[in-house]
Amino acid sequence: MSRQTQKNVESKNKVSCDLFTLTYGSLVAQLIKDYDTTEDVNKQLDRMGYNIGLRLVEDFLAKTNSSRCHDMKETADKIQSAFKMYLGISPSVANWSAANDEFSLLIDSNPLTEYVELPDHMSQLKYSNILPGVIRGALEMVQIEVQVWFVQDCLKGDSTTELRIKFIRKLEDALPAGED
Ligand code: MYR
Repeated sequence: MSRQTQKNVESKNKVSCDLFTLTYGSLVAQLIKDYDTTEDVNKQLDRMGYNIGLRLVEDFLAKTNSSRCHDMKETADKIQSAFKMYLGISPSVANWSAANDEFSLLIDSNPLTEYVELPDHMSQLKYSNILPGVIRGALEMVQIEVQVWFVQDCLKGDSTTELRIKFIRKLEDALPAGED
């Protein structure tokens, strides 16, 4: 690829990243207008993410030809690849629990929060709460129930953004109606 073509591609990627960031910002701003409490906005973002995750996993599995995960280490690797594929970032996987059932994703540069500053009265807002929802929804579709929450957030002045993911249980495959 020539240097000029390379430059054009990079500049187009930058434009789509910016557009994505700004669109997400408008979504959050609209929810803040529509809901009375910050807690409701947080819940709504999580719910939207969950619904996206339910659908996104199908696309991920089709594009990566993934096999079933046998443990949370494999699941963590797949989540990491999904972040690269859909958000263009590679969070690090860290802070495993002794039982290997809980880990953190450390996100150094969160594309959702570029250009964002939270005003003081919005300190309870979980601005990127769509992400825990996406992970929960996606994993539920492959019969893995998890809890996902923010431990740290750069937007709140922390040095990194840390998402914690805890395995809860394997879900039973749903049986077709009338069978048990
Ligand atoms: C399996 O065990 O059947 C495969 C597991 C695949 C897990 C895929 C997880 C995708 C998580 C999506 C996060 C996207 C965030 C932008």
